[in-house]
This record gives sequence, structure tokens and C-alpha cells, in this order.
Amino acid sequence: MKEIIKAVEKIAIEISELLKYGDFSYAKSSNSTGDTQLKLDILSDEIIENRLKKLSNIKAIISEEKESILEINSNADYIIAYDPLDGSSLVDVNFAVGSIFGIYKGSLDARSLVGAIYVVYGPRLEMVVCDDSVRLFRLNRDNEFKFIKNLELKDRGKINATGGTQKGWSDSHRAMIKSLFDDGYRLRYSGAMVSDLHQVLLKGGGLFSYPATPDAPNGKLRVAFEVLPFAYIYEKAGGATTDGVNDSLLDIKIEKTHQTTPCYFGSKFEIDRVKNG
Ligand code: AFP
Repeated sequence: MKEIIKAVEKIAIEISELLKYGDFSYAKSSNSTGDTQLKLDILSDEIIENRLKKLSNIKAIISEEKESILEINSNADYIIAYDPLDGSSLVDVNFAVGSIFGIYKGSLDARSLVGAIYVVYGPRLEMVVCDDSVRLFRLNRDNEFKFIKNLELKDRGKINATGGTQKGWSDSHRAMIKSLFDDGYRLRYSGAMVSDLHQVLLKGGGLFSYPATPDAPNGKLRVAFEVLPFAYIYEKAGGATTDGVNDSLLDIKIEKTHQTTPCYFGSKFEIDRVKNG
């Protein structure tokens, strides 16, 4: 695990440099989910692949930008599923974006997650590492990640980060979102999952939702690379998650590498509200 964290630190610094000075135009290709790829998506994926390939404890890697699993060491333990550059369509407007890593031991299964890490490329470079606890690190002037604090969600927050095409929301979803606003919750939504979930986590709680809609019947966010790593982090931070059906997002079975799901992450109070309508 330590080796993986060190590799992610190096990856974060490299991608951060790429974001500052790299070309943010589109490539001619698209990824498995059909998203048009930016050159930055492809280069970030290469940076991560090259770093992770050097580790002897990595069995395989799975990237949002790759069609299939890349086997590395058949006898090793860890499978890393990652989104190299989440929110990349916001790089042109200079919003904070991120990288997400799910660390699975043995098999690509939610209950095999042993850790998750995400990086936020904002005005500062931050990294949240979760194994048994959830810890925030920040890059200092000497290019070292320094521990800042442990992160915990309160039982109830104030933020309502609502995704998905609103005209496609179900009546029950619309009513639940409205009831939170009626209770004084504030809208915070940038369109980059990493930044939006980072905000809810650092401000102590609230709700991030991306429901099923007719234009995205299984939601938009990808289970293996985005949803499960964040579900792991939120639940370890004392929060809760659901897909609207299961008690926890960690109950979802991964059937396809690029599978998506509706998802809700938050403090316990807001997730109870989602579950109870
Ligand atoms: P991009 O990586 O294409 O910018 O997509 C970002 C993302 O996967 C996730 O980070 C956001 O939460 C979500 O899409 C935003 O989707 P909407 O634009 O439909 O709100």
C-alpha cells in the first residue's frame, strides 16, 4: 500500500505539471463510454500506467480511458482501477479536476477494496488517502505531500450537489432535492465529481447525487473507477451511500468494467432522506 501511495504522489505532481502547461485540445479518439478524449486524458493515462507498471505488487490496472484490463504481474495482489482525469471537460475553464484510484486486493469486487485515493488539481495540489482512516495531504514548497488532518463527515451537512439532467428527474428525486433546498441547503456543483465530493467531505457533509434519468438510465458515473472508490472513502469517513436501491454503493456487483450506476453520497442524515423518500 505504501508503495502505491508513493507512486500516486509522483503521478499527482506529474499530472499537475501537465495541466499547467499542456495542450488542452481534443484528441481524435473517444473512450469506451463514448466520451471524446482530450489529449490531457490520454497523457494522464500514460503517466499513471508508466508509474504503476513499475510496481511489483500490481496485478492489473483498469483505466476509464482503456477498453480492457491491462495485466501486469500475474502473481501480484493489487488491481488498481482509476480515472486519470476526472472532470477533464472543465480544464478549459480552469476549474479544479482530479484523479481517482480504487485499490482492490485479489479481485475486482467492491468488497475487495482495501483502499482508495483521489487527487485534486486545484489552486493547491491535494491528495486524500483512505485505508482505515481518511487523511488529507497537501503539497508543500519542497514538493512533498504533508499530512494536514483526518477527515470525517458530520451526521448532517448543508450542501446539495445535484447532478443529472433535471428535466429527466423522477418525481420522487425532484421532491427529495427540493425538500433539502427548502430546509436551507446550498447548491454547490461544478461538474467535476472529485471537486464536488471533496467539497462535501471537507465542509463536513451534505449530499452529492447523480440519479438515473431517461438519457442516462444507469446514471453516468462509472462503478469501478469513480463510484466505488468514493463510496469506500465516504463510508470510512462516517458517511453513507446508496444507488437508490441497495443499502450501500459497496453492495453493487461489478459485471462490466465500464458499468455505470445512479449514485448518492453524503452524511447519514441526507442518505436516510434519499432512502426514505
Ligand atoms: P468529464 O470527465 O467528461 O468532464 O465528466 C465529469 C463527470 O464524469 C464527473 O466528474 C461529474 O460528476 C459528471 O461527469 C458531471 O456530469 P454532468 O455534466 O451531467 O453534470
